[in-house]
Amino acid sequence: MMTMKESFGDYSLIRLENHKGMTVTITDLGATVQSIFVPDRDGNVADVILGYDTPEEYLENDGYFGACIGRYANRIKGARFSLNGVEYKITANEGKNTLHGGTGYQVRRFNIDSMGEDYVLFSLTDPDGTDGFPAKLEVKVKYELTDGNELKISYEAVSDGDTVVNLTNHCYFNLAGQGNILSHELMINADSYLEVDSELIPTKACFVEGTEFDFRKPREVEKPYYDHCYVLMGELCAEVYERQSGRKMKVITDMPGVQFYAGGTTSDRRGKNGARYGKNSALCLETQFFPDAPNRPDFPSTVLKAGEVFKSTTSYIFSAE
Ligand code: FUC
Repeated sequence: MMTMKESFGDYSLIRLENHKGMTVTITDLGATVQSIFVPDRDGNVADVILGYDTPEEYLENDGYFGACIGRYANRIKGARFSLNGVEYKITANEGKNTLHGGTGYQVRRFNIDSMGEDYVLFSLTDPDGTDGFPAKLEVKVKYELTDGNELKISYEAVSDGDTVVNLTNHCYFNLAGQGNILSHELMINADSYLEVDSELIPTKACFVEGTEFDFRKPREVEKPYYDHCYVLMGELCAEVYERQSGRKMKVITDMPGVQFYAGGTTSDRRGKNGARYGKNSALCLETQFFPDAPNRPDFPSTVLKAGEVFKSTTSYIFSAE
């Protein structure tokens, strides 16, 4: 195992390498995963996530490629919520609603707290009132790479007052390393998903049975427009398989939901090494609490009380067969 720190323009890039041919790079800009190199069934290594070669491109482009998303991943309806009888107005950045925290963590410089031979630990102080959210939040995000080809992301957060928290990672995966993901095979361990309105705000939970949302058995993604939160049935979240390369990815989490986004709104752009990205170039499996939970007493609570420690872990485990 080896960890190295390099420069990335005005930022840093941390390189984690294991003994199994896997390399992951992460920048302190947004605690963003910048690349994940994984061997295929013949040992050929390819980068399986979208991203950019410079911090400027991360700052100029939309899409949250690889970033740590906070303070609240996904949407909050009407850019408002009430907590302890007080109404908080937060930054609206998708029409009238808030997406991924408003201004968000993806543009913030994280502190590199420590590095070990198989991990890097970042921290961020999110001041009281940022994007309108109450209380100061201290966030820690740890990225660990094992010899089991597992990228483990651990979150910890503590606040000095009651607030809401929903943290995730926004990697865009393409296990072929190129082309589109519509023929990737996907399994999502969920027998229900959250139906949404025209602004992608959840309305109600619906069974996947007999619908195009049923991914309980592995099958090709096929349709370009998935952008829905699934209600997970256990720690196994999802599995993705790409036939040509034989690459596989398993997602494990302790979160109650996962946003499956098929990348249907990714606009054409230039990415790493001159690559061209566009619609459905990659898919996201963003483990999280449910969208708009601060306004939905029927959803698992995202409230973090003053002084309590929020902890959560998600693993992306790679293999080839
Ligand atoms: C996902 C989606 C959104 C958005 C964003 C870039 O989280 O839910 O629709 O396009 O990614």
